Amino acid sequence: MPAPAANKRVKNKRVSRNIIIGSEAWALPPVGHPDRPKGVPDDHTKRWTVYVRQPDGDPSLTTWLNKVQFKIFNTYENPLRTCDNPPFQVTETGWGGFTIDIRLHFQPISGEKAQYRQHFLQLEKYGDVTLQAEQERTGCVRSEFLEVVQFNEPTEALYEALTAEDQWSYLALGAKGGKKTSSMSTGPNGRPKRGFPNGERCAQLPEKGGEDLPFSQEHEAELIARLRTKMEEVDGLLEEEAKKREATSAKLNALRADLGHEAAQQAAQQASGDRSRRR
Ligand code: SLL
Repeated sequence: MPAPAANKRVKNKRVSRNIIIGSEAWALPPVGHPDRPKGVPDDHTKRWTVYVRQPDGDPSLTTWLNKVQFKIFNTYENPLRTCDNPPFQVTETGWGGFTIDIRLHFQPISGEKAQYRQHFLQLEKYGDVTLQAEQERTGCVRSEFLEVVQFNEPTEALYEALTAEDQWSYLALGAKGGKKTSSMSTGPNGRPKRGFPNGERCAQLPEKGGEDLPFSQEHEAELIARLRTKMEEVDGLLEEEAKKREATSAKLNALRADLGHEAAQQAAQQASGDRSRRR
């Protein structure tokens, strides 16, 4: 099979990816405070970070995203900041918000031109009472937007990458050092097991879990078995209750019948008394 090409397009296919573009801002300790970082201009009141990242659990964005440039306010030193690798983010200090131009550069295999996005660096509290209270409590003002990047008729090479199973491998990596943990369930190709045994591509859960893989087909099967047992228990209890109800209603019917009998006798006696008085 020939290698997937970076110049041939896959017809009638469109693949979308979500990204989060956002910023976080924190208050700096005031001038003279021992915790205030050194070298920060006196008029700076906030520390902030602007970032581009994938939503938690989404396929890795480096599959298609090569680098990100952030064009910050032009009074900053070197205002065009380039991130060649994740995390795609810039941290600075300042006093005011402004609009940041963001350039998304795609992987060369995509054959796509860079795309532009904008993000307003929100430093001050905003939103409804609840949100502002949360911002007050945490000391952090976060402003995030979900953006969609669409690859219409992607190149063969990009399509291959965007449908490959290793886009999720990062989820199984240790939080620090990026080393694979021994608990990770890997297939013969060294990749985490995903998808059906026939190798069909999908977002299926891995077969076995581990420390870093809390959700797996094995875990799912266990949960289902536990739910079944509980459902059987509930069925048993329901049956018991139904039997009790049957017994109670039988008793009730017997009592009613007795009462009916007595009432009929009383009525008969009364009627015969009436008749005798009439005579
Ligand atoms: C505007 N909102 O768009 C204003 C400008 C600039 C904020 C805000 C410090 C920069 C530096 C800073 O926070 N500037 O130290 O270079 O016109």
